[in-house]
Amino acid sequence: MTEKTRNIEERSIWDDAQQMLRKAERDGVETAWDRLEHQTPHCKFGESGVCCRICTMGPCRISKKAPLGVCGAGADVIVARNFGRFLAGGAAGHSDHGRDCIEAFHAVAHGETQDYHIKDEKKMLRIADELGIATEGRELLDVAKDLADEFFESFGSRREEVGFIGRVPEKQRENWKKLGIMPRGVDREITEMMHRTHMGCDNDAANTLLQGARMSLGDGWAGSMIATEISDILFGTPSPRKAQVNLGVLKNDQVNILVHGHNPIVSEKILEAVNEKELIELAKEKGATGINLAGLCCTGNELMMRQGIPMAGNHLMTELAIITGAVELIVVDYQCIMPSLVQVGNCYHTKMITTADKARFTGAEHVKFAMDNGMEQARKVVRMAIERYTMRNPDRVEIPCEPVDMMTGFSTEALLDALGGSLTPLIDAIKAGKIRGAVGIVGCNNPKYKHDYCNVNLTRELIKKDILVIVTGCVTTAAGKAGLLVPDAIEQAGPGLKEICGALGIPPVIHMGSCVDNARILQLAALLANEIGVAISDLPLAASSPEWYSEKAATIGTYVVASGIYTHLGHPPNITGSPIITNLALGGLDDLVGACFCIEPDPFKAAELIDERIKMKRKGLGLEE
Ligand code: SF4
Ligand code: MSK
Repeated sequence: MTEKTRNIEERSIWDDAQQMLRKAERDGVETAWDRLEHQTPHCKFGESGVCCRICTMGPCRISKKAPLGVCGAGADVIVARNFGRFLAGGAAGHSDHGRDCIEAFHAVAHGETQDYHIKDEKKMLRIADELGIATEGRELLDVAKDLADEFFESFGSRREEVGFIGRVPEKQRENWKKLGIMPRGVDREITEMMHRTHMGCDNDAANTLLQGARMSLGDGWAGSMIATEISDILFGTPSPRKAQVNLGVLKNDQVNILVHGHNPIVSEKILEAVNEKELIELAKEKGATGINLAGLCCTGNELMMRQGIPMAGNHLMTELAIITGAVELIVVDYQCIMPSLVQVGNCYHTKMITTADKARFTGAEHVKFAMDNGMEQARKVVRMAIERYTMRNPDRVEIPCEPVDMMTGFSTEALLDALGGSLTPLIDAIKAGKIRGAVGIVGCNNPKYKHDYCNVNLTRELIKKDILVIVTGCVTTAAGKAGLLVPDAIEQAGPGLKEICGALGIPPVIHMGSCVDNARILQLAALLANEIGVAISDLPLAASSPEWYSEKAATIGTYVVASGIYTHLGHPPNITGSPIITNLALGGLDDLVGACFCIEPDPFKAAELIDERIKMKRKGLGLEE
């Protein structure tokens, strides 16, 4: 965790990161690590969640001397309200992304765009069937219109359950109803959380936390799940493919464009544009040998999963990618984009382009992407990148390493295909103890940690213990750079996992996508539970977000726990000022939903904690170790 003035070797485990941090020092560029040092030590009231700014009788902060705010709220209520609003931010982020996907799909269904199309018709019809929409003998676009409306309904306030609730094992659905945490509508639960946390509403900390669980379940089983399913329908369901990762994917002699954010709606069009002959010719006229597109963070994950586009880096690599001096343009949609990228870009020749009205950055150029102009805008942006190439100063370019190979593209469908079409081989391997369990390692980077140290070491430790690891989000880049996302990585796995993955030709660490794609992990867990005839909470599963930072990561953790999966976090959210919320999160929830959080900054100790939990769950199912 945070130390004062860490040297470069202590900031990141990666050579490419360290080399760029040295270049940043030489070039006089400030990074997140420097700014963290300016911000530490952090405010203890904020860190423990006991500072309230909900009304103007305050702000109030709770201490021994002043245990109640002006209105009489104590630490438990204040922490619960702050955490409830923190989770609401995460649920809103994912789910608004999901809504944008529905709007794109709606435009396709109604013939309002020539730029987007239905790519996976089979998947669309399968989901329509699943959600009770008639498909027999109907025009594809008529089915699509009804499906778009059905998806919109999951955001509304007139239902008792969101549409995909049928995927949840029955035992759990009943439990959610009993507890009053069945998500009714994505927007409804977020709005209700904002209402409850207004001054003078929900003044029972545990009750507020339960609404946090309901709202987060709405994100996982609706907002995020819809985002994933529509992205597959519009851009193709991912299948296994090769890709490459780290800053070495940037090219010295090509126009480099980075796409960053989360939603593939913009980046898929940019990908089409960079492959257009006329634009490649233009790049050559300007002296480049071609145009190179690479991803960052979750937009990178989306493009890599479906198209094999290389990944330049995760959250803490975004500034460092620009510091190579080799990036002409960074094109962003939304979420997890550091405002500092504009200033870092200004230190070089890198231009930042924003594309969504809801995510504009002062100093960046805005090129608005809409349903009816996606391709035209993509071409415009690529032309801007080509122009920018002429401004590159070769003396300031330093691309630090060779790229590392990785395998990607494991949608739930692709994983089932790899298993021969059914979950039976996986269930047999779990029963035989060859695969002792599975853990989803998800989420971010946080400069409070040595970059990717926990992400990589936890992954390595778990596969040694014959635990299959699934990665999404920024952990993917960490696992990929560590050489864990290739079939050869079975050499680092325990004997059982090595045997099974070796026979299937898959890596012991499976990449399932971006942060919204954690919905794929939920779906897979539900399929397994339904197949065995148990609840998700009975399975030998766990989740972890070792280096998390964002509201979205907290919401993911909460819907994963509420869905019955034990979840490790490297550090707690800002809740430690409330004994009620802390005790519920770290234990009490187990009695209610069959899972809880655990906190452990050391990845080796975290692996032991997760292993213990998996042993316990195996024992509960009567499985031998
Ligand atoms: Fe203070 Fe209560 Fe207002 Fe919060 S809601 S700022 S604790 S008076
Ligand atoms: S981008 S939420 S840093 S995973 Fe999805 Fe990465 Fe975490 Fe953002």
